[in-house]
Amino acid sequence: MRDSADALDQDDVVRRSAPGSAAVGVLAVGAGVAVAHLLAALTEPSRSPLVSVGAAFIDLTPTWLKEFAVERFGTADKAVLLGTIAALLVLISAGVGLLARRRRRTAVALATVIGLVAAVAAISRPGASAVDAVPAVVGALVSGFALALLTRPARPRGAAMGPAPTAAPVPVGSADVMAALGGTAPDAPPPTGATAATAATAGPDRRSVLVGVVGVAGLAVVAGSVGEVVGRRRSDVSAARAAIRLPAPADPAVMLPSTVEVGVAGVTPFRVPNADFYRVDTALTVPAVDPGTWSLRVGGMVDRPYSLSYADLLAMPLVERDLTLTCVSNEVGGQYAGNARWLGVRVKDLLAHAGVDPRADQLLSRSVDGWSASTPIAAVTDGRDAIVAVAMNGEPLPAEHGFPARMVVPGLYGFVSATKWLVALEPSTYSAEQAYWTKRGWATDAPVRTMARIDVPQPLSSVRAGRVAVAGVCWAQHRGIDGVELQVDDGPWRTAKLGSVPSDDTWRQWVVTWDAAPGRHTLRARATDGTGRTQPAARLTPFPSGAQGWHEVVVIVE
Ligand SMILES: Nc1nc2c(c(=O)[nH]1)N[C@H]1C(S)=C(S)[C@@H](COP(=O)(O)O)O[C@H]1N2
Ligand SMILES: [Mo]
Repeated sequence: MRDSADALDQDDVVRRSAPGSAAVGVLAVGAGVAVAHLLAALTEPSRSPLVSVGAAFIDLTPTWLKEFAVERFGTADKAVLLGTIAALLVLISAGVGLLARRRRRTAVALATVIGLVAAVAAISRPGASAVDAVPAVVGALVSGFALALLTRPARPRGAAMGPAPTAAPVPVGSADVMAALGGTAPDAPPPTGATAATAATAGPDRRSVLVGVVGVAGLAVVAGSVGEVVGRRRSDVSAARAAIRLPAPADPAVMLPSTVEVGVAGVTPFRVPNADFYRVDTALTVPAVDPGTWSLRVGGMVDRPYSLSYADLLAMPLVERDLTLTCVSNEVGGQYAGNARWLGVRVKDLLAHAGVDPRADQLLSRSVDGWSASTPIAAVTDGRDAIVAVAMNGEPLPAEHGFPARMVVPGLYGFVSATKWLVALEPSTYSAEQAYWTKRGWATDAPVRTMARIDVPQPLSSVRAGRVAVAGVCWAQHRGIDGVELQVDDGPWRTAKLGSVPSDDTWRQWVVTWDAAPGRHTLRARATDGTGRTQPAARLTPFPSGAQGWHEVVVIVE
């Protein structure tokens, strides 16, 4: 009697080995994620569950962790984040699969709740509406349903005739399931007198469980890969970029003399090709913005708010300038700086059309993905070349660099000036609203700090004794560079030869010829900006207003 009661309890679930159960959990949740991914791809790719959870995570991450991630993983930080979320999801869903052996209903509910977390993340994204939660909600239901299906009670045909034949727990279909999942042998109970009857009745269930596993796995693979293909296609702006005819600038950049290059191999080129240009942003997937439907709204504290289309923007007088962009997260000697030739419309012209309220002290600029920057109004109206750029180095902006339009303001770090995938310009006040990074403790006003970087020789490299070119780039955008000096060990500071520049708004190459004697030497560089101020030796971390200190490189002379 007791045996038979136990058997009925156990009969509530399909019995599997632990790895098999864990795999079933992963499969069920995976199917839900795949379906949600497909639905997102068909509607709005950025609402895919992993992406929206990742994006919500990025926005909630404390600044120190974000700094650590950027430092540690560089531009791979996004792949690392998505990988970590996927790995956590696998662990959690494996746990849910294991739980299903004992508490099937709870496990099914949990599988559904996992999907609902993604739905909440999707709906909490800036500018999101209830519709954005639909893919994740459907995915959640699929996960729950798939787990229920894959763990549904075994019902041998004989069961209806009476309890006797099912007195022992029946490992229905587990061998097939394990085979289908590539798992280990099932923990089948020892055969009892009922073996013959079980064998006779297990057939159909065994098959149906197998069909369930294969069906769910197939659904996951098909939905996931179709979603991936469709999503990629929909977020591909290359056709739109290729169709654009850039007008000639009304105010072209000056011809660059060949002397912008000091002619030393290994120095960062004066103009960095788009493919090599550093990329820093919070966007987990690159926003795909259609220039055909894009518009820029000029609103906030203005007399006459208006919107303009991409064609309207291109029809305005365009200025072309060489401008250097720098990230506040750049460490001393770091690579988060780049110089390019930009083509765009002056921010001042765009604001003039709207009439700015004189009480506005900041210009909020907003990205399609909800990111924002606040730039001192003075910095975009004082006559400097602050532009809404549409092109970078002669081609429409690359998707990663803000296609179809972004801001570039000489002299300020990117987080307070360089909004990519720009959709709105709003004069406002610092007391009324704060931008993305300012809310997170970074500086309100962040002019670029003067910096000299040594590009060659590289740290800890070996060089031949004799004449060695020590060279690099330096910057102090909008103040300009007056000089660079190099010190070897504790020797005198020697003045570098500077490359020429088209304006004070770009970085500048520098070179010193050093007569290197054998041994281990420390090279140290410092720049002096156009106001006569030499960059201080005292180190400051990037947080909250940019790194400071002299770049040092140790080399071995042989
Ligand atoms: N939409 C959006 N724009 C953004 C950012 C961002 O996270 N989102 N990051 C800013 C920062 S911190 C920098 S340094 C520059 C980098 O521009 P780049 O990636 O084209 O080099 O973009 C700025 N514009
Ligand atoms: Mo930045």
